[in-house]
Amino acid sequence: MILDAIERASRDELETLQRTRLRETAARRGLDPGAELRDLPFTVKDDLRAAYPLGLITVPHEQLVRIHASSGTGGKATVVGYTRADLDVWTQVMARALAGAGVRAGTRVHNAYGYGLFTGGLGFHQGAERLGATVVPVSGGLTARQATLLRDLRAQALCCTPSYALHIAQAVREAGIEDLALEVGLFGAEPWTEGMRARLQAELGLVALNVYGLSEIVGPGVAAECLEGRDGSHVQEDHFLIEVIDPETGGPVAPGEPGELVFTTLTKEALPLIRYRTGDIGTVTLEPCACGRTTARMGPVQGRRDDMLIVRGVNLYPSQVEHALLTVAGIAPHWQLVVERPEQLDEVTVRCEPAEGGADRAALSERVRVALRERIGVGMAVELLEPGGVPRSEGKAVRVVDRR
Ligand code: DLL
Repeated sequence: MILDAIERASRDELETLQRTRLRETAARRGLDPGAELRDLPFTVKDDLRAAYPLGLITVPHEQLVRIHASSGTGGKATVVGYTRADLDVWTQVMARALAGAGVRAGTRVHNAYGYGLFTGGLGFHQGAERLGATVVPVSGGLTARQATLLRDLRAQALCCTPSYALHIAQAVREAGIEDLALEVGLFGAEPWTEGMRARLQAELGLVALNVYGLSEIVGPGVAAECLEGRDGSHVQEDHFLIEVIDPETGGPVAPGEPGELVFTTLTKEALPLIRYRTGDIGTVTLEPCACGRTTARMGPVQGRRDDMLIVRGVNLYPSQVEHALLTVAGIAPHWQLVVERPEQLDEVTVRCEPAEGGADRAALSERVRVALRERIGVGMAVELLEPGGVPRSEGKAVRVVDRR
């Protein structure tokens, strides 16, 4: 695997480059180019919403060659724009992410991320094309057809959300297909756990890798796992500067401790963002990686700050439920939480389903209840649905049904 020089640069070299680029970004935003990072103001999603649709774009609008948007829950869409140079950077970081997963010229890439305003489809498409891979631009949906295309076109790489990959795996099973050519999956756009990685690897016969990103910063490709390490996603630090902060105080957390991920773009022209608070909770390490990259690595995103529930005084991220559920033999990896507030306190019901019909349902529910209590430390009601009962997603899974 050939790395770009900057991916294996010394920390000194990298940080010097970051300082130069930070000055340029601050100037583009009309801020003091001489300011230290910690003295620059944060940017939040509401700043983008308040400037809807294109108020934060810093170039004449005729220089935009692409617009994307993310729907966001409830509020207005967040609209983002790219210049030609921005698309080029995005393509480069996605090409690196795919190359790090072993994709090369001629690799057949089945891209089931949604094409359109969502950055997933086109982001993976551009990166794969740049590597000279053969892209199959399937987009999401028509899941039975995804299975036959995987069989007939012999794709080696699968790109989609982890929840949709499971749905595809089920369609593959139902069609009686046994001989897929898949080697690697590039999964992201939603939180997923090690338990989910194990299930995906077993069901699809591939190595499952994480890709992280968000539209505001560029789209997918902000950080990605490598085939050699498979232990945290390499942040593309020549283009994005990462900080981890205490969400309450805004100050830095101790190295390795969880906190809110904050990114500053270093090369974006159309939508440079300074200290953008993602709301995502995660960790960062500078420990060396088996692949030789020297860039910082992000641990898995545990959840979003706004997704945290407080159930009888215990803080709970939905992904902790996945973690606990997938330790229970006989449980399918599909799940959803229903949150209600009958009086003052939140109550959570975990909806899940058996891996197969004919299971001893009472015993299985009991095992789920015990696993949740032991691993999370709080009692939750369990609703065991029939196989196929939990709604399937074609993109990001809806994990929480909020009835409050
Ligand atoms: O989800 C970009 C993307 C597409 C990333 C395809 C990876 C693959 P948005 O729609 O703007 O962009 O949503 C961004 O999704 O702030 C996280 O909360 C979540 N997210 C994205 N990737 C991961 C991941 C795309 N690997 C929001 N693990 C982010 C956990 C993720 N959460």
